Order: sequence, then structure tokens, then C-alpha cells
Amino acid sequence: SRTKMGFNERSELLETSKITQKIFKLTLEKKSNLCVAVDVDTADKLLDITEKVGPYICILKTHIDAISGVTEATLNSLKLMAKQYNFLIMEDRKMADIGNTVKLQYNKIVKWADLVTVHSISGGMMLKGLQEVINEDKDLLGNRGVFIIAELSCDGNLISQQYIKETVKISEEYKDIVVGLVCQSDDVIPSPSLIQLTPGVNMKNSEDSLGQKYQNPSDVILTKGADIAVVGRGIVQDDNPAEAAKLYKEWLWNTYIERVSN
Ligand code: 5BU
Repeated sequence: SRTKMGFNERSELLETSKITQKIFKLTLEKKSNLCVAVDVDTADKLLDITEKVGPYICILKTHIDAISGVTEATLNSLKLMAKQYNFLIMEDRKMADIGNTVKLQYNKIVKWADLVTVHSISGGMMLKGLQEVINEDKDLLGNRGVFIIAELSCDGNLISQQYIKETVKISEEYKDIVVGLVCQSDDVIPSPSLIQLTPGVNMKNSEDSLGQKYQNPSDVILTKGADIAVVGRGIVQDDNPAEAAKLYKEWLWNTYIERVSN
């Protein structure tokens, strides 16, 4: 099964896309399957936290529209740090509009973010729009990817089993750009060539006051089947974000090693 296979083996599968290979390779190089969600409110904090957690992460996840004072220079600094510390940048934009609109939105994001998230609500044509943007530029081909949201971590969300099934189908139709699915259980992703990204991870809390549900790093990797785990406040709001990132990174990676070695 997917969860028993190592990232190395999965990256070498014929149907694994170039950008997905790049992610697998990066996790193995850094021994990190930690994605940090830098949910802060100013550009200064964004760069400050990124500098601190950069050495420990495979992906940095942003909600750039929630951050004040972000300029071209901010995005350039972010890209420089991504190079320096060897991580990818993912804008968690959760695009959800018709193909044409999504294309317009993605034209801006594609310049600085390696990865982007989308809802599958509008169907396959939205993915086609993204594909067109990527295909327009030779330098982008193989260097940009999409995570599709199949499940949400919060209480009371409206996603049904049927929606999940249809989402998986779409992900298989656009394998050259879809790197994986954002989901909460190990039985959603059918193919080892796709990556399971799972948010809702915290060592200390089991929920927040607005419906977010948390699991600890062991549960999320062993029980829920996450390949890469997303941690936000557990690291960003810690007194020492670098130390917290290191702790999460080690716990998550050791659990992944445990999962694939027995
Ligand atoms: P937290 O502080 O660890 O709760 O942050 C979780 C992050 O993951 C935050 O940026 C959310 O927008 C994101 N997220 C999520 O929490 N749950 C989901 O199902 C999806 C994204 Br999709």
C-alpha cells in the first residue's frame, strides 16, 4: 500500500510527475516531511518566521492575502530563502472559480509559488486552466504543482463521500500538475504516485475555538496516512519557532521512517 512504500520508491514510479519527484527528493534530502503554515499578519513576521523554520521544512505554506505589507521585495526574499534553505513555497489559495478566472488568479501566484491549493468544486476545467498557465512557460513545466482539497480538517464542513470520490477522479486526469490531495484519512488516495498532505496537527491541543481539529504527529502519519503534515500555530505561535519546528520535524520524520520500515 502507499503508506508502506518509501518516498524513494514512490518517486521512481512511472506515473510520478516531475514536480512530485522534486518534492519526494527534497523530503529525503532534508529528512523533513514538515510543512509550516506561516499564518502571520505582516510581511516582516512572514520573513522572520521563515528564516527561523526554513532549515527544518520541506514546504512553506502561505495565505498571502492575509498578510499586510507584502511587496515584490517580500516575495523575492521569500524565494531567496527557499533557495538558501531548500524548501518549496505553497500558496494555500484554495482556488474555486471557473477555469478562466482561476487562470487570471494563477497568473500572479505562479510567479512566486511552486505549489498552490485548489478546491475541486468547479470540476476539471479549472485544472485545465492552471495547466494552460503552466504550459505557456517552458521554465514552469515540471516546476509547478497543485494540491487538490479532498477533505477538510474542520468540524461541520460540507464535503461528502461522493465529492471526495469525484475529486480523486479529477486528480488522476491531471497527473502532470496534480502532486497530491489534501485530506484527513489514509484511504482517499489510490496511487502511491500522489502525496497526502494533512493539516490539523498540534502536539498540545486537540482543537481551537473555531472548529479546527488536531491530531498529534504520530497519529497523523501512522493512523491518518499523511505523507507531509502541515503545522501552523503549533510552531508559529511558540515562543521559540525554530526549536518547535525542529521538534515537529524530528517527530514527523521518525514516525514516517517507523511507518515504512515495518
Ligand atoms: P493551524 O494553526 O495548525 O491550525 O493551521 C492550519 C493551516 O492549514 C491553516 O493555514 C489552514 O488554512 C490550513 N488548512 C487546515 O487547517 N485545514 C484544512 O482542511 C485545509 C487547510 Br485544506
